[in-house]
Amino acid sequence: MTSKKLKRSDRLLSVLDEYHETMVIMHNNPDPDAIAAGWALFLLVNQRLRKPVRLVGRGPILRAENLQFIKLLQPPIELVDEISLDAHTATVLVDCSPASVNHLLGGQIAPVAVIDHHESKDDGFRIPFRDMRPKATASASITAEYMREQRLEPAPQIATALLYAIRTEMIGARKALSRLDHSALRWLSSFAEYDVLSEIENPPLPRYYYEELLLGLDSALVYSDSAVCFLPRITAAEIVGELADLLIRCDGLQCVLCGSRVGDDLLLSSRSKGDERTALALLNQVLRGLGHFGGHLHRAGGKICVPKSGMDSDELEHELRTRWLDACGSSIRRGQRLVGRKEIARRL
Ligand SMILES: [Mn+2]
Repeated sequence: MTSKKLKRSDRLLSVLDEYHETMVIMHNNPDPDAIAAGWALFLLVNQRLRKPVRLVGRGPILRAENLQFIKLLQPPIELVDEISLDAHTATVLVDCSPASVNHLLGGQIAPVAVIDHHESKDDGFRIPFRDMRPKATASASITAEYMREQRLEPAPQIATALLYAIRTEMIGARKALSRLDHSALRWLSSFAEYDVLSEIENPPLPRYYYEELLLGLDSALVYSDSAVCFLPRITAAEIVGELADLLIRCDGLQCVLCGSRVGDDLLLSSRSKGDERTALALLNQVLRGLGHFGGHLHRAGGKICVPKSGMDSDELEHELRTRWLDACGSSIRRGQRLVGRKEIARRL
């Protein structure tokens, strides 16, 4: 007799069916991938198990595209500061890893299930269901596959959400799509609404966005093939990552570090091109003993609690810049402005 391999989604559902309800937990400041992937899991539990389910994460959500995404698609998310758990509730982590601290379980409590595509270290937890695939471009590709396996035909909203999630993750990934991603994109494309997709991709932008973009371009310093950009102050944390995405596209740059202080935290984003020095490895060296980080090979993020570092913002920036240039193997210590003020003035 041939043993037919149980589908991953069947295994997940049978694990969750042992509980009265399910709580799907997204990472803090959930992005479209966390929201769309979590929404698909929400629908699976709701429609296949017919049991109560919640989709929760810690806010806020500020990026213009992401606000537009929520406004137009209305995912069933709840933004909360904390959760209370009992033995009857199954926790499912989506788009983040059990050992990382950027979610409501805080890296201390093991979830019942985890579905993720980030690079992660060994967490030592005993977790009944794990589906962690760093080769997948998006968590949304994994959960789209679950919907398909369970023959859940996606409504236009969830199909559009999953498709948008994969597209946004694709842009930053700088790696080839996996077979899983291709087949998810093909499947979703017949259900998604492309006019809504283009409204999400071109949202109205607040005036401060342009101020901070200008500030960011003005603060960017180039050291041969790497760049560092510390923004003095920002309104929305998202600009740090957006600026890193913009800078890494610059000809001749191989690795980029952006940072800014938001409240007590110094937020960092790193990006890389090529195989030699990856954003993840560089950020690991930069943050050793100072803070937490995570992400993908070519697109990573980190956080330092400034008061706990024992340094003020300026000292910390100096330290991080030095560590970054060391990690990049750069002998140049004097940066050149990406955009020269003199060159600009000459044209005015
Ligand atoms: Mn993701």
